[in-house]
Amino acid sequence: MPEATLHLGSGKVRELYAVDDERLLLVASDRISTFDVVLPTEIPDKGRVLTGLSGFWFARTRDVCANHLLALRPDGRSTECRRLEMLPIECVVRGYLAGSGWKDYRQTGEVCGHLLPAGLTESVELPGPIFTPATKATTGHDENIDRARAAELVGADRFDEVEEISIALYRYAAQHARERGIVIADTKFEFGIDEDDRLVLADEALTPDSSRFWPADEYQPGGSQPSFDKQFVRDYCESLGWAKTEPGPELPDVVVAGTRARYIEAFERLTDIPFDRYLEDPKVVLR
Ligand code: PZK
Repeated sequence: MPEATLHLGSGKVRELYAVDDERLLLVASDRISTFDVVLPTEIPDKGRVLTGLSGFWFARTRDVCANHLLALRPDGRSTECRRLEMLPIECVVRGYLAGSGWKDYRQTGEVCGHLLPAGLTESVELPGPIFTPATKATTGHDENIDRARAAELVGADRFDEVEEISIALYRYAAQHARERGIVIADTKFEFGIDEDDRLVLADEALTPDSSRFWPADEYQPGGSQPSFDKQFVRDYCESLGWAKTEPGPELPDVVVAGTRARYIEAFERLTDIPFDRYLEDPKVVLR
């Protein structure tokens, strides 16, 4: 991390540094969380997989929306990016009914004000992707909000723009992933505004940490789906009867190795690039 200095903040599994007035460094660690708890055991190269995948999607979607990426550092886990004024909403797109979307639908028949057909089952594919914004919680969980509340927070015109762009980004990625055996059930985008008042895609995008990735060959609506990346970790944690409160359990080597292999499999399926080539030169994902 040569010239970057000021530590601006920590996410559960990432760190943010200031490079200068215009640039930030986003560093993805190998930490993993499950059931909202960061585990004491790391998954080697997980941060590189997520950084490489984000870079891949940024390069592939630059015609849909400008993004904050300036450079991938040679370590493969650090993204140099433009410093933006971030929008105060999480831009979630759902193509399938899972997580809080399923929970809200079961209770009200709606998700973020989208009235959905009656009789839908858990994990079913929606008639079309829906934009389901949420507020950014500093502690605890993000809260789903309707379009009126989101428009109050970002402005009506900006709301229309992020909705359209978010859905276009999701459609592109979901189709690309589905052709490679991965269902992207939903995903969360973060956007910022640049000095020319233009919308810019920021943060990490379309990774297994910011999305639900499901193995397409096991997809069976009507219940919860296995996670493409974290299922070994979840199954192991369930087998312990752990209360899902801090501290999390250490993971055995076999769970670490299996989970690392799944992250690398997702990277290679989605990018068509051997992960070893990424390690040699992270810029391969940007071509
Ligand atoms: C920004 N975060 C979230 C990520 C953390 C926190 N391009 C940008 N410009 C200005 N701010 C941000 C970004 C981006 N991306 C992102 N918070 C601010 C975050 C990682 C670690 F502690």
